[in-house]
Amino acid sequence: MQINWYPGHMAKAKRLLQDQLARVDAVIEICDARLPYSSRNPDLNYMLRNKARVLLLNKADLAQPEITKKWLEFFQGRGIQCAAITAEQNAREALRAIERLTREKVQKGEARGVRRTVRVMVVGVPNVGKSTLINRLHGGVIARVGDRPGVTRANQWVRVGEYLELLDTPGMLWPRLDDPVAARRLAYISAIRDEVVDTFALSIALLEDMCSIRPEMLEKRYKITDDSLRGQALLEAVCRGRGFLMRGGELDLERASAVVLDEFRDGKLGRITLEMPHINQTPQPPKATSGEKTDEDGSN
Ligand SMILES: Nc1nc2c(ncn2[C@@H]2O[C@H](COP(=O)(O)OP(=O)(O)OP(=O)(O)O)[C@@H](O)[C@H]2O)c(=O)[nH]1
Ligand SMILES: [Mg+2]
Repeated sequence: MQINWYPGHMAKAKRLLQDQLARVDAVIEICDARLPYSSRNPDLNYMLRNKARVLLLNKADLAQPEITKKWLEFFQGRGIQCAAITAEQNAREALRAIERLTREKVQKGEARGVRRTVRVMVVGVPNVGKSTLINRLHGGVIARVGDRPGVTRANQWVRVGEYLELLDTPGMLWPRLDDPVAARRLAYISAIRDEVVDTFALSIALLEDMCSIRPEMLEKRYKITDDSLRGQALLEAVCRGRGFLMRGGELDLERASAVVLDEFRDGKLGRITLEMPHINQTPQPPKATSGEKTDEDGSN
């Protein structure tokens, strides 16, 4: 499935990011714990090369803990500070990560008798939970959130405590979209708008992925016991398992397709991580676009 999508606001977001980088002390990069490879923006490695930064694997509640642990070891082994978080539930781990990240700056200021506000920018592809984390750290709803991409349209500074300000940014998505497997997975997690993808084909691809990674999920939720099923036959099995029939007994494939995507996104199928570290599940790592190395992002 080829997804050709490059909306203007992404290009604008990249320019804004570059402008803002000079003005912040540190950067929090958020990715989705279910897709720690595909939901990272490959340009960031290069753009953030001189910045204090931490990578947070959010929505850890939806991922398999043992694989999240492997991903953290993988990133740490490449010298990347990282932590797994569930921003919707608490911000403790994220706060600790921010403290570690900014400690040196704060201590330097204190040694000179000044305590200035530390500014941290939060970046990541759409829908990974940037605004959710900021709300959680702020202690109330200050940034708009929603389970679709492009909710945050502009940069927004949010004060969190006396000496900390966070910058919420619009989700950025480029050029992982050159990689059709990564693009498809980004559509699973609503980092790409449903309006620009064939959701029927997407739900079948998702069922196929789940069938090869965690077939027991499909058995439990949809009563699918034959893990050799592929293509539309999987969607048909969902219809039978859940009784999605139209008048006359015809299978309601459209309904099954929508339900599969919704239930996966809501975590109703259970925890699943769609990518393993080191194992290259994408056909080709995306080309480096800014002369940067991409070997730290799990694509090798
Ligand atoms: N299960 C789960 N859902 C989460 C978590 N964090 C955020 N979400 C949900 O993910 C969706 C997207 O959250 P946002 O905070 O709007 O994401 P964003 O990165 O700011 O998105 P854009 O502004 O569109 O780039 C919302 O429905 C949140 O409720 C989490 O830790 N676990
Ligand atoms: Mg947002």
